[in-house]
Amino acid sequence: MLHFRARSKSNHLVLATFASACISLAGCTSLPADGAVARASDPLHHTGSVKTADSDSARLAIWFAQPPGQLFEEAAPHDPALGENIPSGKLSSPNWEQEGLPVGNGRVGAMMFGGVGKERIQINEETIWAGPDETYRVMKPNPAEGLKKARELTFAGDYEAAEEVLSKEVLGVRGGSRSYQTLGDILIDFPKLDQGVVTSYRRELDLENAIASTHFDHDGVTYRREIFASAPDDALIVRLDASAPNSLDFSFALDRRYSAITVDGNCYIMTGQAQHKGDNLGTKYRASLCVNQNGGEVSHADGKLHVSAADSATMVLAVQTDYNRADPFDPLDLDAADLTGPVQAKVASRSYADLRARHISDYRRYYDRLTVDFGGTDWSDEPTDEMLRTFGAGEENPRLMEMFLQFGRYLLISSSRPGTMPANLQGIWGDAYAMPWNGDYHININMQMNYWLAESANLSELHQPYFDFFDRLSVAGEDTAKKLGMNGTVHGHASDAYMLTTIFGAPQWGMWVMGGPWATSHTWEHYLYTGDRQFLRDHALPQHRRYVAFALDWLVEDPGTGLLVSGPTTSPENEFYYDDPGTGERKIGHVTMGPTMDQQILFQLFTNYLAIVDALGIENDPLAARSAAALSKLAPTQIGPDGRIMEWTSNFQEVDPGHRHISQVYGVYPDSQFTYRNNRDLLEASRKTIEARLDAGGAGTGWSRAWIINLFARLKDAPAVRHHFSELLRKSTAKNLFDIHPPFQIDGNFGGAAGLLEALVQSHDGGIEFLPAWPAEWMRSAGSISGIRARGGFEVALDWNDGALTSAKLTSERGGTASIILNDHLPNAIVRNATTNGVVPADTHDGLLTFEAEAGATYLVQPQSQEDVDHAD
Ligand code: FUC
Repeated sequence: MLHFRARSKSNHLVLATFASACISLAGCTSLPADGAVARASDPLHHTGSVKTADSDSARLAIWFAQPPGQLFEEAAPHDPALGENIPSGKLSSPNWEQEGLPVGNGRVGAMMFGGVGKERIQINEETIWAGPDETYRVMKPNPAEGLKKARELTFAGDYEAAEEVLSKEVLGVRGGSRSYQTLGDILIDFPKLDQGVVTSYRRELDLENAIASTHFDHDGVTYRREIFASAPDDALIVRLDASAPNSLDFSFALDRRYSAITVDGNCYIMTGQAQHKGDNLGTKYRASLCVNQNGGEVSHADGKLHVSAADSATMVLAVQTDYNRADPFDPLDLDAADLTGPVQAKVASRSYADLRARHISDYRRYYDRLTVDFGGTDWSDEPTDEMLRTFGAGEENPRLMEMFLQFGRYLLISSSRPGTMPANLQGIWGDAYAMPWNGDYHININMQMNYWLAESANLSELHQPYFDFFDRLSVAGEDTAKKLGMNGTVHGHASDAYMLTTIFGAPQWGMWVMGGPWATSHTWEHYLYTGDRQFLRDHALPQHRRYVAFALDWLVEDPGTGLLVSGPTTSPENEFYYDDPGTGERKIGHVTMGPTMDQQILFQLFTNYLAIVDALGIENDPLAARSAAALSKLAPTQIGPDGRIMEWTSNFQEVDPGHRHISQVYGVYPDSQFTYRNNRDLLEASRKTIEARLDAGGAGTGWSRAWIINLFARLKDAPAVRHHFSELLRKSTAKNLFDIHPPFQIDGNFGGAAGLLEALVQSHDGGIEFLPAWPAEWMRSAGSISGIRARGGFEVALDWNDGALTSAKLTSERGGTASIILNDHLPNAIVRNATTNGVVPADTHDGLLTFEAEAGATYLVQPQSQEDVDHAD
């Protein structure tokens, strides 16, 4: 039986939430009896009282029953550290990542906050980056020589001296601070709404239609705002309306540092160039923000546009930049043509209903491919922050799990569309001029994790920006490989919109070159899911060739063992204790020869390359022959005396045994070198490794916890999946469900959602397995999921009830052999064609059930009944 907390449809709990929420509003020390929240310095707050809306639908939506807290801090208007031209004097507040509701069309994004008397819509465009300076891509004069020296020192165990050489002679500088940046804010003032009583308040992000909205009643009028980023119309659309005619009065402004902002008719035109405190000149942009109203009028006074006595109004933001994907160092000519004008004209020619419908149908092309019902009570009357709170206190909440899973898919659909940049550390969202880690492309887990769910969550085309990025980066890195005296391509652990390939930084995190080989493994995975041979030939093959050519030159023979090892490199970004070979003194080191993760990544690189060459029928490929030879000499993963996987070639003690990177179990997930069917010893040692990390306080960041969920899914440890998913929501998830590193980092959203799918269906171990790690507690009431994709070109739909799998459906996209791994949920099975209901001949051996599938056909894989067994006899 289920033990979900009974909920009434009334809103008493919600009101209680609102009252207590005042505590969290900085400066709100007392709540007047009528619930009025007064805080004059808070620009978003309304100074009257606010009551929540009744639940209005069962749509999957992240929603809140109260307006947001403070969203700006006031900066000194002439703070020289912030640059010369600071129109607003506003700084971001920590509430941005908790309260904002993100929308995006892959390129243009926004965060809506849902203020009453004042609204802030913070905006982004994915190519707004401060630019490189003259130190960009500058490496040391002779890094190849430095590398040789460092290798010798590392082999000799003098890690300190090796790191000194690496810092002085190999590692470059990053090239100044160049960050992905905000495009600014749309600031709206509603003078009439700033006071009085507000009831039926609700702000939400509708995950099913990709629309953020706020609505409330004020003085007998219902006000509604909707915002979405339309891909088909290439614009951000903000709709404002009121239930009574001529009730809409507001003024609005567009705001960004370093910009020229003018008014032209009913539009703001903003032009400028991204930069860092006057230096690092980067992307130039042009944005127009136009308003079209029904009823009333638009006027221009005091430098601002005002809409008065309107029935409704639609604001449209169109953005153009000079970023040149083909060569970011050769920007486009922004003055050649104003592309925002035609976008505005096209949008203005359509009705709002039409724009909205076009957006929804575009979005749902992706979203509707995977549907989920984790069962349980209808929780739709509970705001998301309250759900998180009760979940954190130990209650199951299937609705919240559905939301987290679909929010992960939502974020990918909104930040990564064919032809756009890939999702960065924050997707496309961010309100700063210098983001955490520059909001860049970190390639030592974060960027890869951003795409862990792309294939299984049935969003395969959205993987494309990632592949395009590595097509470009792997070409740019050829020059860096040459500087090291090697063939192929290489780049450091982080890159950016300018295709940074320098190996830079401190040895602990900077001396690591396996990001590319890891990244390119996604191309092979994409092929396994899609069977797209053209993609394999045009993208996977050339990318692999570049990284393989480098790896073959990079690997060296360990004089002690004769085996091939990578290095000197770090095991991201961990440290170890060692005894100085000269003095015997205990020291801390970072780089070694042959750290386990490098060896596993290279094993995967060569193995996949051979598989690609084989799949494409390429004969006598010289790189393939060399890859096969290298594979046979590659130093293997070792198990230490304590039964754990050794993180380094020597059995060093970690400085931080609870480190967030769990690099040495790469072979369990994301790769599948150690599985139940092919290497149980290393799988078992991996479990011990993970548990030791956790015992020492591991999984401290959102992404680390998300990785743990995927690892336990591969270990088929359902209770651990359940525990760590709940920890992810409890410790590393913001009110708006953003993953928190801290601060906000989107990888944990994608990785966490991928982990749920990995617990539901796996296909990495020679067959498809249903519910391999799905906790019993999550199966007590009737639930289902459909549209999960599996390797081999299959789509899976599952139903369960009362702890048991009740139905499994497999649709084959391209025909061929289907293999099902039998497990406790499906110890034996009978296969029927879903259309004809005819039994399909199937073979069972070695725990696998196999049958021949026809392209386009759906099969029911059902637990065998006694009748089936008797009949078979
Ligand atoms: C890696 C991680 C950090 C952070 C950064 C963006 O270097 O070790 O935790 O996520 O990327």
